[in-house]
Amino acid sequence: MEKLIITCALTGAEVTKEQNPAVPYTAEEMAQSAYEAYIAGASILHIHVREDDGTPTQNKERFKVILDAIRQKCPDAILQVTTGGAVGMSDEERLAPVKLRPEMATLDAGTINFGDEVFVNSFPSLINFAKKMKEFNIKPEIEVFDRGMIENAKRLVKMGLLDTPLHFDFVLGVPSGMPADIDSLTYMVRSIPEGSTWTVAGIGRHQLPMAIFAILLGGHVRVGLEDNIYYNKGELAKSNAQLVERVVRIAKELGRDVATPNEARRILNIK
Ligand code: KMH
Ligand code: ZN
Repeated sequence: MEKLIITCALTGAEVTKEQNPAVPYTAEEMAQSAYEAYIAGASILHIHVREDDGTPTQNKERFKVILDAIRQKCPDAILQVTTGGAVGMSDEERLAPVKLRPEMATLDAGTINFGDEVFVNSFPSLINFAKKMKEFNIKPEIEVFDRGMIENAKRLVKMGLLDTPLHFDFVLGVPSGMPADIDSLTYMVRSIPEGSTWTVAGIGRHQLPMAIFAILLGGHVRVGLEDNIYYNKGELAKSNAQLVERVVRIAKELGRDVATPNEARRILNIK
């Protein structure tokens, strides 16, 4: 099995300091949280940005400040910007950070109910997002919340807009999405094109069991406060690093070494 790539989703767009004071907002908090997660073993940092008051934003300048602050502390980490942003943002807004040419960006592969709202990703939008990532030479991580989204990714490959091998993130356990259970996970793994790589982000209490399944199945793992603010039932996570550290410990116990950022680049075919 390849070494394990751990992605840390530092802050997201939905969780707040009111829910968990460790959720980072400011550039300083983001850089510190990123650094701790990177030292703990995260090779990819999945980045949303907030204003200092916590408001999610896709503002390019704000992204630049935060990416620069993170790069200073984590010089070789793979920085993956979100193009999902927050529900309700326009495609143009969501695409703003790709102009900074990060190594990776997310490509959300379809529309889904998201809480009481709808996270809209029409097929024409996917074409637009994929074209932009190709133009800026960015490795997409295809965010898949439901099985049909894999078909969208395959269509984009046929259209020449996505290069293989693809890299998927199965986001399991979003209400209205694919549930976070072993049947769903193995079904998703069987459904992606041969040679693809994958990681899994279990939402909330599903984060840990999904991570363990992924370690055993040869996939990769995403943890972090964006997806889960708890360490255990009723016990808030102290930091992003605490969530990464637990995955590293379990991976070691299960005989899976953790990839460095350069090893992750090779595994993901990032040039
Ligand atoms: N905040 C969600 C609406 C991504 O980063 O690409 C979308 C999201 C996915 O978080
Ligand atoms: Zn995200």
